[in-house]
Amino acid sequence: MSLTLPDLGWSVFFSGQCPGQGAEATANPFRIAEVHRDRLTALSPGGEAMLTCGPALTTGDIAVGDWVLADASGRITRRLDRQTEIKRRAAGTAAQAQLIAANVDVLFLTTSCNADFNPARLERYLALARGAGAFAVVLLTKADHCDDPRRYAREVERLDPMLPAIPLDARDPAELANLASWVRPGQTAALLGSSGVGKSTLLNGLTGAAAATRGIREEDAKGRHTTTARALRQMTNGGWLIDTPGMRALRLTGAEAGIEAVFGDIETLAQSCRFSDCTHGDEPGCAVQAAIADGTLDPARLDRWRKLLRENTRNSETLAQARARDKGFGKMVRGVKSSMKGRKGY
Ligand SMILES: Nc1nc2c(ncn2[C@@H]2O[C@H](COP(=O)(O)OP(=O)(O)O)[C@@H](O)[C@H]2O)c(=O)[nH]1
Ligand SMILES: [Mg+2]
Repeated sequence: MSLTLPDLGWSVFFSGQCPGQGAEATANPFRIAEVHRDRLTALSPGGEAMLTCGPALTTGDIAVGDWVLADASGRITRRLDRQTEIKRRAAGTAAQAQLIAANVDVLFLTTSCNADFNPARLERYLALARGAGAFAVVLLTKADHCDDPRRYAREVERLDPMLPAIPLDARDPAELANLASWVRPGQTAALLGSSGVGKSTLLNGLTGAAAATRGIREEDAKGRHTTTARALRQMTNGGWLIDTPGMRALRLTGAEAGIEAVFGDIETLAQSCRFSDCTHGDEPGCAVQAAIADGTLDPARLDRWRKLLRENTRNSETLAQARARDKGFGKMVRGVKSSMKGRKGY
């Protein structure tokens, strides 16, 4: 079965970037399905193709889900602007953003109706979704093992009344058929969630294939062999699912806008504080503390907001900034220690 460009997710957003004139008239659009160190696999109405990067690009500039233009020899001439970008802080010490996926329309924030359920983690996922401009849907798996799955749905509603939360048994084909309707044909979704919550089960059920576990042997950056699976996969209803290992361990970076969107209630309250630089500690006229006092704001939510902001700041700072901060922190500790000296009990 051959696919049309709209089947693959092509839209006016992308066609508008290709006026079809000049040198690019000979270049064709492809959707990136897998990114390897030295080559890419891509899908187009002509079928699957192996692409290489032209002189102006490296595979590091391209993510699963990207649209590119390539010439007749399979060389990429241009990467098209993205509708959404899913990024995280790269592993290691250098605070670098790592692009995980591009042009994701729907993010399934996946957790289970058990001890995995954690509002702080959901808020982190949600900040990422909102920051990327992707539509978020919370999946509450293992509802079949839970006496009151609606309780978890209500907790999600407390985080954001507009956020859909769907309790389900990820192994049930009928429930998956309903779930698939959140991703229209040609749209692209991705699953985000801790290990064991049912992502592979969902992926296999939604794509009707066991390919998630049927890996491809691949060499990673350190030359080790790892098993990777096809990253862009078609759902049985014509949608697309992106599955890359990068979706699993997420450290926020550059997510200010996302955090602001998720914690809009606190950000709005903060505008009514007497002091514009209020830290919502014990300042007089603090609207945030007033909301906690009258029971309209959960103090745990304020803590989670602060924590996420701190995490985002740390992950977004450069290596030089991190070093300066550590130095400053060491200085502060030494200062506190010396000021404690001589006090009773120290
Ligand atoms: N009862 C039940 N088991 C599930 C559900 N979702 C996943 N599982 C099981 O939980 C285990 C982990 O699922 P898996 O898809 O591998 O999780 P992943 O690590 O997120 O990919 C497997 O044994 C699944 O069969 C569910 O909704 N209900
Ligand atoms: Mg899995």
